[in-house]
Amino acid sequence: MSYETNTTIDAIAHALRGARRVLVTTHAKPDGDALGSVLAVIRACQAIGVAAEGWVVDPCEGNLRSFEGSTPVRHVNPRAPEMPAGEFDLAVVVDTGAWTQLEALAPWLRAMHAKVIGLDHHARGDEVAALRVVDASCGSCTALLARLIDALGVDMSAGADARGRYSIAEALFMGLATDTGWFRFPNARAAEYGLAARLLAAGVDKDAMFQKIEQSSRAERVQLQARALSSLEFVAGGRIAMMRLRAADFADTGAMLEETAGIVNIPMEVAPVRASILAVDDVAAGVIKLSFRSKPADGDGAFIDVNEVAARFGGGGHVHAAGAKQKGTLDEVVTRVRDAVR
Ligand SMILES: [Mn+2]
Repeated sequence: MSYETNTTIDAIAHALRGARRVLVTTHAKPDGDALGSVLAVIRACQAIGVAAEGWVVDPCEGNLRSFEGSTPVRHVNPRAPEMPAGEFDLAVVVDTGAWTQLEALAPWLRAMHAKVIGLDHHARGDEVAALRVVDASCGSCTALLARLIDALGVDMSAGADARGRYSIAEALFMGLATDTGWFRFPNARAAEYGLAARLLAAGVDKDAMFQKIEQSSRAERVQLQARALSSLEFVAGGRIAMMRLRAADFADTGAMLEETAGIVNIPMEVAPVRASILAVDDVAAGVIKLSFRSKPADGDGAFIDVNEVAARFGGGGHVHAAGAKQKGTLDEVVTRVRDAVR
């Protein structure tokens, strides 16, 4: 069966209303959209009187975690995953539908299959959820979830504390802003700007969020960026930028693996560059992590579909942002990728 919608948002809203206890999960190493999606669904369930808890497979950046507030999210160690205990009426999987991204909870999810609901905006996925709504036209998973919140009849400002923090709107905005590169990427279209306006009107403090998420780096992270940039090479006549980060780059700078986020975008500042690739030696996982980004169509309507490129390496994602994992040494993988994109 292909990865496409097989139910409606209204049917999912109905199922949630009928549940007593719901588990919400997302892809391992959650980004802003993944964690924002988990938080939004939990808060929406709470607003309709349904118990819900998040199960999130770490690592997860602390600046994102600071948006959890008192929303119940359990952070699972990927190396020693525990399984949810007790009865759950439903499991909701957000921002992914791929088994490769759900490995830690896969046995539990497989056993729950008939009661698993998927809400995703990725083009590719597996038969994880029996019922799913997939809309790749949404700039973030939280943009899709906004429709679910509306179908539930829940106020976007629900869950906010006295200072307006920790609302459904804040969780939705976190996913929307981060997945669209703060509304700069091509997936930020009229609908995304429209939703952003609505969420800001519901009380989201975008300046505080920007500072918390984008301007709270450690110096080690910026030093890691310098290492990545010093590895920069241009291939395919300057149309593709490639960078690599070796194990020594992490050891020397003291930066952590999750601090590579966003580095792949830096070479896109160069005019002729149409796509950028970052290869990272993930020593702990024993794989080379590949990140792909591309610019939207230029004057000639040409663009590089990095979802296709990543698929050639067993990965996937979106047309302009994708990822993959490869076995081998860093240099071997970089050579493989360079040969493929030439
Ligand atoms: Mn997403």
